[in-house]
Amino acid sequence: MLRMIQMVAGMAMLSLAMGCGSSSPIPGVPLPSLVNGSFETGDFTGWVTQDLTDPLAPLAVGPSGATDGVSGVQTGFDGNGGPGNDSIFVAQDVDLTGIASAAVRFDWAVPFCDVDLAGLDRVFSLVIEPAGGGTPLFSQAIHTCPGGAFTLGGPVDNAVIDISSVAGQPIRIKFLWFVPEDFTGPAEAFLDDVVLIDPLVP
Ligand SMILES: [Ca+2]
Ligand SMILES: [Ca+2]
Repeated sequence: MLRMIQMVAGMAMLSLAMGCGSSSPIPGVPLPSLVNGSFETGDFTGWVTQDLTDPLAPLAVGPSGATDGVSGVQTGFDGNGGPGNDSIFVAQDVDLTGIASAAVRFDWAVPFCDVDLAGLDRVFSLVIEPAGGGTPLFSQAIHTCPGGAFTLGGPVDNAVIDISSVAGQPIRIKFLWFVPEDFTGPAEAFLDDVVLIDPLVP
């Protein structure tokens, strides 16, 4: 008899829990804040970076191109690119475990890209990798400088890229400037005000 009561009580609690789940919002896990997302420390604190071994202008934090506060990322987006040495990046690991929807919001510019000598495209992308780095889980080109052309890009304030498809796990958010060739024309690029947001919240 006691066992029967326990079973009935258990089923009632189960149905109550299921009812709650379908009619009430599930408590959300707050989005993590990026460390130093606006680079206002004046350096790359909180970020992992890589530059070409011989960049046109070194990857740095400085006032040029800053859109939030007084500091942002600047790179020549050119140099001795080639196989094995073609990536300039700024990346940070965040844990999105338990989070179903997330987007990266940021400001960027490629004021000019004079790749008239290039045969290959130079590309600025947002790439999502597993935390610690690895094979990309997601990649979206933000601006392409077609080889053989002069292009202008941005400035864009508050670009938003939805990364919900790769949420729910620890990830690496990487801004990648891909330079596949060796000094094929000058360029410059800027990044600032990187924030993680919930794309479902207006
Ligand atoms: Ca800033
Ligand atoms: Ca902004």
